[in-house]
Amino acid sequence: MSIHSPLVRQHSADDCANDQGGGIAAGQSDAERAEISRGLLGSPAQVPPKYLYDTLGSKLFESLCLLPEYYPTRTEAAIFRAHRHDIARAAGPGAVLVDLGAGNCAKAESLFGVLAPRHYVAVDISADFLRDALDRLQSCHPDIRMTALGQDFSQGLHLPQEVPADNRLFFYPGSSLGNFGPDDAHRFLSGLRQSGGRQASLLLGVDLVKEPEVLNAAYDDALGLTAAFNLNLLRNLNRLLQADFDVRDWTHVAFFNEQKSRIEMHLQARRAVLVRWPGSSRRFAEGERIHTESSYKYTRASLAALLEGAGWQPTDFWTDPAGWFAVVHARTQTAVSLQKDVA
Ligand code: AVI
Repeated sequence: MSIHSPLVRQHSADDCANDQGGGIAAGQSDAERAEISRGLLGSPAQVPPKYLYDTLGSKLFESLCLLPEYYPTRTEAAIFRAHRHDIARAAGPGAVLVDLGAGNCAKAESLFGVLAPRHYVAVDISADFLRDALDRLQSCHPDIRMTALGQDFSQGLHLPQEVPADNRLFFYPGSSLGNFGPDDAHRFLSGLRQSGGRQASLLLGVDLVKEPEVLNAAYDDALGLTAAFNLNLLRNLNRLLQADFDVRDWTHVAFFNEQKSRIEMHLQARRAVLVRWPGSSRRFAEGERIHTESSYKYTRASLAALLEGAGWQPTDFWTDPAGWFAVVHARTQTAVSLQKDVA
């Protein structure tokens, strides 16, 4: 097993339990503070969703995945279970499985039995977190070569030379693609295509358009876990930016924007407030919002158009009986024509 760490330590779900936040306060870069400040001063104000995931935010996210209203996690798992042999047939044996946002590596591991990858590359923002997960995995699967890669792959994926260039299978489950806007999703998928070399393929978990009531409940649950997840962002901003948000001044708002085919999460001021941070401040009127996350929902056709525009040819589309979520397999367009030539 080999480990490639980023030069700068970044946050992860598994930072030290004694740490009040996500473990990056001390090394917090000026660039990140500037990014947050720029977003807060924008019209409308916005903060990139990556700041939802400090230590507590990551735990809240893990918990909300268990909610009855939040169907994506369990629906995707059911699709993987029901279609594992078809997925294995589509992907073919002996792939180099590149797990993007691997976390505890559990989703990829659940497919090891059928996929039989020859090399497993786990990529996540923190190599430290991956090290523990991979130590355990390697002892259970000694025949699979493993590489841990600490990298913010949303800005482009850089695979080390030890990762074979042929038969790469990029695994991106959990509807994470939905948190990219259309341009960024196109850029991300095109970038993957380029890092894939010849004959690469893609296994994606994608959330689908459905009745707004189902979507709205998934992002505004009765227990208030998603609200806590969203509001916790303000605590993280207080820590990262030394801002003085009072969480009690804000409320969670989430709704399906049908025109843009996305869930929007916002934080809305309950009253007029002044928020200060070193070097700047902003007044928010009562009812004014900070946009904290978008979660795009696709149709089969809109997903195919996105993939094709980025150089991927969808080959298989598996869904649950209600058609709420999809697992999609795609190949690089060159790989598809090579396959046709051989046939
Ligand atoms: C991580 N991501 C795919 C989740 C989503 O559904 O967009 C984040 C989330 N936000 C609120 N609930 C879950």
